[in-house]
Amino acid sequence: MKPKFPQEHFMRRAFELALHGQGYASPNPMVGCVVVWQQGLIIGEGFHHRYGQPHAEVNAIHSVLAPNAATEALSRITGKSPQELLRESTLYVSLEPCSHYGKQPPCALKIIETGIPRVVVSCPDPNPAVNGKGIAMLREAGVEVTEHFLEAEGWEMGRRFFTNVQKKRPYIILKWAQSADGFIAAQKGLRTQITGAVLQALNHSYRAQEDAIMVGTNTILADNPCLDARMYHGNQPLRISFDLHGRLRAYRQQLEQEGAPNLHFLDGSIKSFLFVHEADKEHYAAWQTENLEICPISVPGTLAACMQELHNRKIGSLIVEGGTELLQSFIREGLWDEIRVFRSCRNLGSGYPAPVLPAATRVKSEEYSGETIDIYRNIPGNTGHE
Ligand code: AOF
Ligand code: ZN
Repeated sequence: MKPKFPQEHFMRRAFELALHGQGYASPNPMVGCVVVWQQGLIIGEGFHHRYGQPHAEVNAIHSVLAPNAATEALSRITGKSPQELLRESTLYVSLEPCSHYGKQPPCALKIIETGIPRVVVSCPDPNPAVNGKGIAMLREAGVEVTEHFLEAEGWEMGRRFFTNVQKKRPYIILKWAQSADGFIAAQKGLRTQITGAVLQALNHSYRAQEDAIMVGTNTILADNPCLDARMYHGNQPLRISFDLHGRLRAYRQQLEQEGAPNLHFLDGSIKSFLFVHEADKEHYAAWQTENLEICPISVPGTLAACMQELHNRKIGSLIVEGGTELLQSFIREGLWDEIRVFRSCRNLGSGYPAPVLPAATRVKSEEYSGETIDIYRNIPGNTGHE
């Protein structure tokens, strides 16, 4: 009996492949693609590896055409060349194939030239350069297209990119760790380890998934954090902070006078980005190095202006790790897409309070060695917790 098409597991495989581009594809979307021959044999797979490099569809098609044992065996059995196999295949892709010449040529054209007769797409591409034109191009050439297949899952997977295009700002994740009785630190300005090593390693894996990591001035002064992903492999995000009132400047001077080592954030070991007050920018002229960029902003305190600046610089996602004041400012301005609260089972008894969770939907709760990570989403229309 002929199997039912399209089949969900092929698209789910495309989503799985797409995730291999996490941390590298941005500001482009993560995209995955599989080529399925006739009744349901995967003969090609691909994903978008890195910004500027070939797209998922092209990689999937090339994986069929490049010499490989699987296609060679199928060619021998069927007596068909890889090109002929492609002309009897369905291509599953997590995002609408592009129709424009960007850093890469249009994928829709490649599909048409290859002679693939059927395409199954999860999400439309909201990029104004594409936005339905890829699907129209395919249909005009006689390709049978199924759209919106597992679209909710596709949107979830591509949520960073969709947020960038639709909201013209990075995808914003707020993260903090709090004690069972709701404190973020034993007292303001005191570095306090709230959760254990397992969640710390997990946090480093979270960092590696995003383009940038941000903390406020207070956190730099109190914790002197490295803001790296040393307990995990993968992408090292850009570090971002603020010095809108010259406090880092004063502290750095003091450290220099004492002959003490510089703050990690300013040590030039990792690419970092510091927002300073426009009026003060000359004071930072000597700070600028290959790895430390000083960005003057004319409207101090306005996070929206900072987000605009980061969007202009193609920062697709941002994880904000504290402290409470900065996190609360993001919450107050409605500038967040996801909140991850790391909850310890220990009480601190007293201390500096964690941010107040806004109206949000809890989408996931994971437990690790007695500690919990709750993940919330900013889903419009929600008014209460969970
Ligand atoms: C696809 N497949 O794998 C990706 C797509 O500058 P370019 O040529 O790399 O184009 C980037 C745009 O192409 C990006 O903004 C998004 O609209 C689309 N990404 N499209 O067909 C892919 N990564
Ligand atoms: Zn493309």
